[in-house]
Amino acid sequence: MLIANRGEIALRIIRACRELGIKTVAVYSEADRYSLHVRFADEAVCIGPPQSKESYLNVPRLIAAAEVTNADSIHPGYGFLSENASFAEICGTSGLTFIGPKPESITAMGDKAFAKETMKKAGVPVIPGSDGIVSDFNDAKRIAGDVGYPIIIKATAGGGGRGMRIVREQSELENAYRTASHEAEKAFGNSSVYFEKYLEEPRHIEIQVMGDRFGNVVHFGERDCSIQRRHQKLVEESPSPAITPEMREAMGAAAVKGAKSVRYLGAGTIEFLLDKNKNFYFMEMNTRIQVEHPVTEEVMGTDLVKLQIEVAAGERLKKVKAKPEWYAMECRINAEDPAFDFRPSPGKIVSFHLPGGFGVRVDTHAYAGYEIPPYYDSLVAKLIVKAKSREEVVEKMYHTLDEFIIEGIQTTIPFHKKLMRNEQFRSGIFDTKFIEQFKFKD
Ligand code: MV4
Repeated sequence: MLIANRGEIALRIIRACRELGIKTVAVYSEADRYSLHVRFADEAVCIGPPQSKESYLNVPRLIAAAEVTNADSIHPGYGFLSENASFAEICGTSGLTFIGPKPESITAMGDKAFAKETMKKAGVPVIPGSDGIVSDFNDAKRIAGDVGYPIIIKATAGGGGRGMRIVREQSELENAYRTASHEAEKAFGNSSVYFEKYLEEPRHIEIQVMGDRFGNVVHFGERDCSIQRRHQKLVEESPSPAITPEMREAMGAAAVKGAKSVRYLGAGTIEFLLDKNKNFYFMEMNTRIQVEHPVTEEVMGTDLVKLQIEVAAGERLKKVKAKPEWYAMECRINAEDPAFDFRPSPGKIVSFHLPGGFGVRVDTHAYAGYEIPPYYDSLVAKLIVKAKSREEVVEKMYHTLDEFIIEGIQTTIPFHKKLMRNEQFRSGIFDTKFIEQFKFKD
């Protein structure tokens, strides 16, 4: 298997392959020569200069690397080409098994307005709004009036919070509509936008699903990802403190119904927003393994990366009882300085000491002497902790963060420590606005 990625996820995939008896090929840019994925893979191929466009996003070089090493399959990890339908298609036509969904599923879910329509038709509750894209300002006025202010304008080619605009009254609509379309055109080469009722202070809850080649889809419960800053997740946890077993069952069933309706293959995540009245609505589907997948692995006792490889190879899924027996939480340790607005802090890690003990897991590609390159995302490590209650998890996370020593660069560890001591966070009652108001600095 060729792993078309870098960092901790490349290592994570190598580990799954080793356990499955699959030989691995790492690819790396000139900036990643000393990265652990290069060291731990059976073979490694340099695919170009540091810039992602020239290396990890360079499709012809990746396919050539797969061909010269006789790879049978390609795992895209997350980010980079993981949700690129044309890459998945080219893998297929080059005789390589893409570890992920069919290219058509990636295309369908990549168009956010179309994805909503698809889910709505399958009977999944969606956020009230325009049915599909809003193609001119006359439609915009009528639809916004029907939906009722406040509304949110989203780019259909966007996702993950990019290119959104909140409109609180009609006088703001024209300007917001035109700016949003213009920004969408610039950012995604597609000016189409759609409207939704703007939900105040929602929680972000996502369901992990997996589909096989026989049309079976199972779910592994939820992750609560409400702790985000500028649409970057910082902490994820499961089970969500905001939902009951009955809600888990209802959200899981909706996610399975939606994924089944497109005969979804592989690992996927269905994102829901939960409003104040605890109604849940489909928002987007991510057609990849996600950064925060270990949270689900820990509470469910399932290796999701092995499973996604197995279903790609034609194995049949067994039934899953999504009854979490544990609490798990993940803190993303980034090379960023929380005291200076989370500005990037790349550079050489001088000392590196990992925490340990019962219920502690660290997914990282870093080590003492490793240099975090400035070209890619700033994730240094994922610290995942599990225990039998949320209170215990938060307490254990604090002490585990305290043991985690990274010197030479600034990291988000101090931020997480402060968060673990915050009363509102500890209560479990917070929403996606919480982090904006949470002050790291006194
Ligand atoms: C929303 C919303 C309220 N109402 N949609 C932000 C990320 C992107 N995936 C969608 N986002 C939102 N969509 C409606 N109709 C509020 C957000 C939102 C948000 C969502 C999840 C986690 C953090 C967030 C922070 C600000 C806004």
